[in-house]
Amino acid sequence: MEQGRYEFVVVANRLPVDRVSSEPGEEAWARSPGGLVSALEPSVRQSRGAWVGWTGAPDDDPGQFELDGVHLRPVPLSAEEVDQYYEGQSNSTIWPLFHDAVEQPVHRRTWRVTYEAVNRRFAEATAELAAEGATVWVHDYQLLLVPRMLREARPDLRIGFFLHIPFPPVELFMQLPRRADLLRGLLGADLVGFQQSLAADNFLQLAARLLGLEPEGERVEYEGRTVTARAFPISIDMSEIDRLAADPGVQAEARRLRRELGGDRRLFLGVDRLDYTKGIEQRIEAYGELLAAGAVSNDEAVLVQVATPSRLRVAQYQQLRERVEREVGRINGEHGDVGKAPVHYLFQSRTREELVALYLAADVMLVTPLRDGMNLVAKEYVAARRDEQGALVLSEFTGAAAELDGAFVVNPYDVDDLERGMAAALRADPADLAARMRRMRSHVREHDVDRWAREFLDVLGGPVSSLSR
Ligand code: ADQ
Repeated sequence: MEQGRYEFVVVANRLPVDRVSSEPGEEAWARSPGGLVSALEPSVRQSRGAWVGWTGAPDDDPGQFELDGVHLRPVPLSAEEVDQYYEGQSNSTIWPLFHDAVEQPVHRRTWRVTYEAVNRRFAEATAELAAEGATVWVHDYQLLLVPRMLREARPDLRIGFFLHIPFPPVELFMQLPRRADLLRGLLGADLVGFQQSLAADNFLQLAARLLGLEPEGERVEYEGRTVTARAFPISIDMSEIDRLAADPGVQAEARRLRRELGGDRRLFLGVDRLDYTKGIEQRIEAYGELLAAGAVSNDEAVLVQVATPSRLRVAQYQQLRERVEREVGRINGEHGDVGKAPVHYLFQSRTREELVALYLAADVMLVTPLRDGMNLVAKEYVAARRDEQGALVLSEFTGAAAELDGAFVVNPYDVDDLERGMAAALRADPADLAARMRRMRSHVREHDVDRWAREFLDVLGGPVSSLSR
């Protein structure tokens, strides 16, 4: 096969860019916001690298282009492929199953077949771009088959894979039709990275159980090669959030928000994609119970829940939206007053500035997923609190809980425990809160997203690991 010229290739479902012009015939792109992009871009640019991914629009094929020194290679998907590969197999089968099956995974043969075909398209595009001996870094659950496909086409490459979501226990993984294909897909990589060591352990146990392999520590021999499985907890760009939190405009916005919500009312905040893994329903229900029991009053506190619209074409997400809206309506009806709602629900995406203003305004940040690979909102909240105030209520089933030891840790399935954690955070002594926040801030400062990317690439080896960053 003819080889390309890129020493470092990132492969992810989405390209790191968004279209900014809709003029017919005119293509204009801007870099997408977000930590992953800013973490990987310096390495990609310095190494004359490339990024392979989908533009996010069906039937869209703009062809390859360069932006800010990065070569971008769009992988086109038809509307039917978006239905079957993305909304189907990725988001209705693998996503729920890998999150403890908190919603019932749906299994369809056509989705699986399309998933494989699309993974092959990603692998082929990558194989064409990568230089001899290049480093390739594949991301996430949409592309589980790519490492093996790529290795078959290009045995010369160093292949890394990072899973952003949890990796399930063996018993759950075993439910997947053609489960061994997915496992072999991942074993095509030299290094498989996870958010938590628990996930790496699940993966190695699965390799033993399903393929009879014999893991030793974090390594396992497979087809004459060594595959390493290890935790690399992802993080955020602390300096970006810290800078926004220091911005006088953002601080003024935080003060305005507090005023508008009612002077001295204490503010509980949730910020999530509207996803059933995030525990939004359970959290709102717990707040309603605190109000009903008189443990918190509507004069004293208010809950703001910002939920980004997400995967709206998937039925389970539409149903979740309806349930959340009904519950918010019920609580506001029962406990509200004219001009004073207990719950403000915003089904909207917000800019980074607006999010940081909300973080600064919030007395208690609620991050209570039923299961979450990491959860960056928890780390963003900590990064924003340069004033060392505010409390974090954090689900024990997030990757973040393994790192942020100053949080009020709760079991989101246990509504009593949720209520206890929320009330404890609200009533905590300010000196205790400051000590907790200092500990968490120093952890996030030391472990930011740059360090995450550097550590992964160092362990993976190959040409990019030696780049000075
Ligand atoms: P997500 O499930 O998307 O990510 P998360 O880690 O919380 O979850 O990241 C969400 C990002 O979206 C954050 O940066 C947050 O600021 C932003 N966001 C959320 N709500 C928003 C809103 N209303 N408006 C604007 N921005 C909003 C997956 C995994 C996680 C893992 C990440 C990274 O599910 O477990 O932490 O990848 O690996």
